[in-house]
Amino acid sequence: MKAIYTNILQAVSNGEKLLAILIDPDKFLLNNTQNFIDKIEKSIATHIFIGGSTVDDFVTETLISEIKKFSQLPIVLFPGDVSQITNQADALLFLSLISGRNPEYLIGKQVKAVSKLRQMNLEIISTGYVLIENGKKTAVQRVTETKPLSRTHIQNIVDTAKAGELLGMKLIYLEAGSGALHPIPLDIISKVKSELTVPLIVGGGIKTKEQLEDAYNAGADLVVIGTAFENDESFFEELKS
Ligand code: 1GP
Repeated sequence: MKAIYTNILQAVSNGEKLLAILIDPDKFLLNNTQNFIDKIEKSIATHIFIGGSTVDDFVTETLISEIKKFSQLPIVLFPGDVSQITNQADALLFLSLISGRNPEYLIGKQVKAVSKLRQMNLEIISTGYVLIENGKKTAVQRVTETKPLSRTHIQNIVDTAKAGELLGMKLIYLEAGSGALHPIPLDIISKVKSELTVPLIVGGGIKTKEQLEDAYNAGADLVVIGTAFENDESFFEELKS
């Protein structure tokens, strides 16, 4: 499967909305895989994202091979570190944290990943990752030692996202942070979307169907939800296909 980005573009051009369920290997119980994947398969989810800020070595590949026994959905790595990159997945969001000014997360980790990527046949999707403040310090902020963009300086957020696109990034990801108190404000989503030609991913703190629909209506093409399912799998009931 090497057509994940093409399929995203196709879906966006057809006006479809996409939903990725984020699984953090560090927080996931391997013996719950079949049950959890069964719920994903019956929901409106279109993608499975795998990643976390801190994950032990080899846990990611074990989890993905287990998921693949039960799911045909595209599995996309959303790695917090080079160690989480594995050929078991279908694609990799090759992230650069363009909201931050830590060179390690702008280009350093990416350089370190190349010797690994050379041995693999993952589809690599260049992604501009934009962290926006949400009211509490998130793991991304702590691990990357970067400051999120202020939610009140909307033009700066729009310009950052657009700079990512102009640098050739294929996706822009507006991130409030996992478990964020507040999702990305809708006016930020719509202003960013109005300037982009590449698909827009939105994630962090989305816990209800209404928040999901609001994000779509504001312009998100793909929404990522993790914590809401970790906390309560019955949320899948609301998102049945
Ligand atoms: C985090 O955007 C994702 O990177 C998902 O966030 O866990 O809050 O859904 P939640």
